[in-house]
Amino acid sequence: MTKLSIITAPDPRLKVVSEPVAQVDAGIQRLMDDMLETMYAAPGIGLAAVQVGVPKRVVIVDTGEQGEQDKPLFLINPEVLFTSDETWIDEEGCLSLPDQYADVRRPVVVKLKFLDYTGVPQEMEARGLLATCIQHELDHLEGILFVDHISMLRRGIILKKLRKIQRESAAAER
Ligand code: GNR
Ligand code: NI
Repeated sequence: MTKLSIITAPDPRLKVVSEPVAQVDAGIQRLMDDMLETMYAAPGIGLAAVQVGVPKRVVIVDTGEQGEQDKPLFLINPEVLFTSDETWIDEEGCLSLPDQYADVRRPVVVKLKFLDYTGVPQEMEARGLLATCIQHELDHLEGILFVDHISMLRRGIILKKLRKIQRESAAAER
């Protein structure tokens, strides 16, 4: 497996709408393996392919506790079947918005269908942190970041900080 580099905002590649996967083949499985290594190394609890520069509808999630056995979920071409009216607020972070956090309100339950690692259709229901994480990843497939769900003021503050970090690291590379 290969660790991939994660694109950080602001970057136009994060705003692209990802394309459906036509066939779950060895190339897609290799991508998912590499994404898994990248996510665990970060560490993070979810990752969308677009974050590593591949605009395909591929998501991995593992909200298990650290130290627990790895239980990754592979979601290919995920589609939402149901979201609850009941919502909850959780603090979100994103590997593409390093060290930035904000409260985001989302449905507490989500049902979805998807293709699994072997290309077999599956359905699942998630709630709580898993549901939050899945919805955060599905947003990535539409080019949406968690900061798009918060006030313009808070979003502006976070993006300004990230632009400053990008300027400083570009200067350090020179
Ligand atoms: O690692 C991550 N943590 C997280 C915490 C709360 C809600 C969503 C997430 S997903 C994030 C990894 C990431 O950026 N996935 O796209
Ligand atoms: Ni993210």
